[in-house]
Amino acid sequence: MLDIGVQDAWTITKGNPEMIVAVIDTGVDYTHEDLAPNLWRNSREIPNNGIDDDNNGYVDDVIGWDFVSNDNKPFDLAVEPLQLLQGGNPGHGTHCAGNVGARSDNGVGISGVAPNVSLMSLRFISEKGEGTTAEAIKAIRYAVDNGAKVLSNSWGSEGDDPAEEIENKALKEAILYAQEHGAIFVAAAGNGHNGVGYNNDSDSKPAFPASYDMDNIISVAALDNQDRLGSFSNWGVKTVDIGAPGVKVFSTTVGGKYSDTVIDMYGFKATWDGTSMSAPHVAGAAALYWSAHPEKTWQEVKEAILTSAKPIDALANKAVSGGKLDVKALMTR
Ligand SMILES: [Ca+2]
Ligand SMILES: [Ca+2]
Ligand SMILES: [Ca+2]
Repeated sequence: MLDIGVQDAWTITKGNPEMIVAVIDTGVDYTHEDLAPNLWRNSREIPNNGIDDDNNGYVDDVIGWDFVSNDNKPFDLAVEPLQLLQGGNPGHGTHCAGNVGARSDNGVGISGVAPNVSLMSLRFISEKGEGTTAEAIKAIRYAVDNGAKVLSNSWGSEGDDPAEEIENKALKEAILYAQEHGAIFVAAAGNGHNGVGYNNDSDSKPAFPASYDMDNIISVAALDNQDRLGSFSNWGVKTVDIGAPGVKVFSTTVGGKYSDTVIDMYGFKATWDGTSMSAPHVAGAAALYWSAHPEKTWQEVKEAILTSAKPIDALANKAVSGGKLDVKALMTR
């Protein structure tokens, strides 16, 4: 956080609660002490009356929606450690949400990049790590229709599934829908294979949705604290836009915990690695900048993020900006 200049940026703003960031993922532990104060509240919806008061198609959706269970509780389901061995990413959305906008100055835990913005929890990935393109599309459209300006997407697949031609087209249309409504779609660049990242520019190995060519996408690679590209991180001078912290990242975890207070299956304190961790830092930065400049368009916000990036050797000819997120420099734009 210090390395990307957030403390200097906060002298300008810590974000505006009217700026909504949708975390489209496994849900969020919305009872977490460091996240609950920053949850988006749907002020047009009366809770628990069984009526869709705001007529948006979702009954009693007061903090977001769960597209897996199709209910109004987008909670990030905790699972037993044994289940971790079977795969999946329990706690993934909670970890991402914390890096976007965990509360600061509350005496507990961590702080996100934009600690005063609002977090919308949209769950489309189950506790087993499974989510469908159709549900992702619903989540994207919900985010846009309910006022989110930044969509944080730490998910994807290598290539389009040829069996899902209609869904793939609909996913692109949903991202364009976000663009038409002035929203930015931040996407994890992807984690390659077996711990080794690859060049997303290759036609044979794109990572979707990060590599789609819609201009409102910002694709994010993962860096460590020495400005090195994470060994697992995808890159691409045409398809990946910028780098951000994504190696040994601390954040909020399910059960009101933090990633330095839980033990992973190997017995280590569980910091997290991934482009999943880097994308929320950029989403938070976009929300912070937009809070200070609400009149700016998505194009201007994206351009400010990319042109203020700090050039680093690891991303020379490997990302559009050639650099890493610099929130301090961004806030002077
Ligand atoms: Ca509703
Ligand atoms: Ca209601
Ligand atoms: Ca905090």
